[in-house]
Amino acid sequence: MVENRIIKLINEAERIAILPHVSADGDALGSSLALAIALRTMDKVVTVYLEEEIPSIYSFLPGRESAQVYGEKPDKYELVLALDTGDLERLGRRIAIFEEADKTVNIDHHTTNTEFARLNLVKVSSSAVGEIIYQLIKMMGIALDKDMATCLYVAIATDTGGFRYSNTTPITHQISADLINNGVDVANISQLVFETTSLPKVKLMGKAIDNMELLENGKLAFIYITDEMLKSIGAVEEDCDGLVNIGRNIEGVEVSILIRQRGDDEYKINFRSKSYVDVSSIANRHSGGGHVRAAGCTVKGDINEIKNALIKEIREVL
Ligand SMILES: [Mn+2]
Repeated sequence: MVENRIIKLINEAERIAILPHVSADGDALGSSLALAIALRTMDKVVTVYLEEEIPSIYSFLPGRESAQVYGEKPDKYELVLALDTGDLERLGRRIAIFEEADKTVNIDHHTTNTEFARLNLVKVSSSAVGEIIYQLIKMMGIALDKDMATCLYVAIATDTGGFRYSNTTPITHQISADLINNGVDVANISQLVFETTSLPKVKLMGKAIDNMELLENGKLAFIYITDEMLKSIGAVEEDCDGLVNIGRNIEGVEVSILIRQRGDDEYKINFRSKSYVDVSSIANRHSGGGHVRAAGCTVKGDINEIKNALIKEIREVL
């Protein structure tokens, strides 16, 4: 079992680096911090390297003292674990840490995972990497504490959209029940993660709704966000998170696409589908990836050409 081989590498290593994907979300951060807390109980020297600062919505997460934004390349690590990362590009600048390490591990649940490490634990049936880390912690015989449980709960709750998405399974709920048994304050976390919105984000939602386009008989929604819009209302990058769901939530919409302009000719594209379109395969065609109902990619070029290409690809599967 690959789990046993990963645990053996962990047992043998003294210094360990953990790398969540760029623009780390609740699962990437929660899984990484939970694993860091767990490994610290084994007296390991652990650092979680991030591409950017922790988004303010996740600033309450325990274990963040183990995390730092990547700056100067650190000394070589014996063991590096990439979490929630579908391919090497999603490590951003931190690929330098990964490539230099003696031993590399990839723990993920994306259908488009490229199995880029020496050991790959990719479980696409897991709703979140948080589930996989929970199972590893149990296998290692580490006692869960409230801090680990809180991080893992945030990982699972966010990747399942609050236990609403199709990736939610009986195991998801069994694990979550155990996490709650270990002290997770469900109401408090739900408040912090799902029911707190900054004022600039609310204003950005208004802009997103204003310029949303519905195409293909109302089955396809497009939302555009530009640098200019963010600036005009004092919003920041993390305020774009989840905006794509506004389109998907509209009755009759199957696919929602958020196009986020960055600089002159670069666009970050988020895809969501409601019930039958596999958006990971569409993102994959544009060198991105993700899950069947949630995926993304970054493209360069002329926005109208990009948009027309996407409309054509999606029309075929609607
Ligand atoms: Mn995930």
